[in-house]
Amino acid sequence: MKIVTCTAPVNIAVIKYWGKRDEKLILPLNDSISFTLSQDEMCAKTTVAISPNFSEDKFWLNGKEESLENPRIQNCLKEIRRRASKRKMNGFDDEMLNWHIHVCSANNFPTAAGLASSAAGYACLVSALGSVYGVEGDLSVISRQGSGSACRSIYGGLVRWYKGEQTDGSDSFAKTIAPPDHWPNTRVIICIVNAGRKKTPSTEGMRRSVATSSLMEYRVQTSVVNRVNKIMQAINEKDWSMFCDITMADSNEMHAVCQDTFPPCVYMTDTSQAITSLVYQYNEIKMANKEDHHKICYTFDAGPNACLFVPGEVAEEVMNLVVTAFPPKPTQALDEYIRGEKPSN
Ligand code: 2P0
Repeated sequence: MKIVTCTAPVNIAVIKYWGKRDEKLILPLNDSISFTLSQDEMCAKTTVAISPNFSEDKFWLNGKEESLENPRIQNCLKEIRRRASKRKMNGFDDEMLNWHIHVCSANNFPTAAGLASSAAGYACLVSALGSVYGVEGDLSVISRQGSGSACRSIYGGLVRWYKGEQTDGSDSFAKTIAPPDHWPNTRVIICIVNAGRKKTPSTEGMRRSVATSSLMEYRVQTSVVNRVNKIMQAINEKDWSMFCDITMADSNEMHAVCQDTFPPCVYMTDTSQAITSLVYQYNEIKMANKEDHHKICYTFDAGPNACLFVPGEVAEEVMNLVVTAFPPKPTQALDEYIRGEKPSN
């Protein structure tokens, strides 16, 4: 029996991946750029075991048994096994390719709430499979075939996923463009507006945007290309203020494309919009005080939850502001107490 456990962190895109040029190979229409969070924060943990004694393949996700027959998982598994059989390294025995597999995966944050759970999940699965089958080298191309954004979670720091030009996807991979300590003091504040599953899954939302949004065409051909160049410059020059502005602009454009989709994909709520207003207001005051380095920015994935990037010096101040502006809802018990009802336990 061979058994391996891996963890993989969530990544948060600052230039969004929204739209594919190839659905099967999961090839994007544009380059995207993300921050990979540190391992000990939001992450997926996966254990993969192969054994001649297993009588069937099995898969558990967050404690619930699911089917391993999912085509995306099968694509990753097939590709890992193909590479393993070609390399036959690290004492790998061909017989092991025929053993059944057990996979157990869990996230320490809400699944499918627009918090990049599939990114961490597939990056983790592919890393664990890679270790079990002794596959080395770049795994981003394989994890991309599980979930596009997963290729970015293979690497740490600031990561760019190159869309690539080839039809076989061989040049659509991810690469670190700046190490994790590039902006060492950066903190990420995740504001959970709603932890439930999103109404339109990203894959379906993207498909619909590509088919119906004319703004999407402009994004892919012009605006996102310019923004990628500009944010690369901001990263290279460590221009935090410019980085923040571009991050917010790209989030805004992705959600504008979603609104321009028919029927529209509406991910942000009134609370999400109110968070953006708070960020603008905060930045205006910081700018007036000539504290450009204390600028903060937001970005929203395919859900209502905000990710705020903030300099460490102001992280506590921003947290206090958010909690003051959006006090957590009273718990059921407190609610009942205030209304003078008997607690329901
Ligand atoms: C991103 N998102 O760049 C963007 C921003 C959501 C909004 O990547 O179809 O789950 O599995 O490739 O990777 C979510 O898309 O979609 C995503 P598939 P995925 O992070």
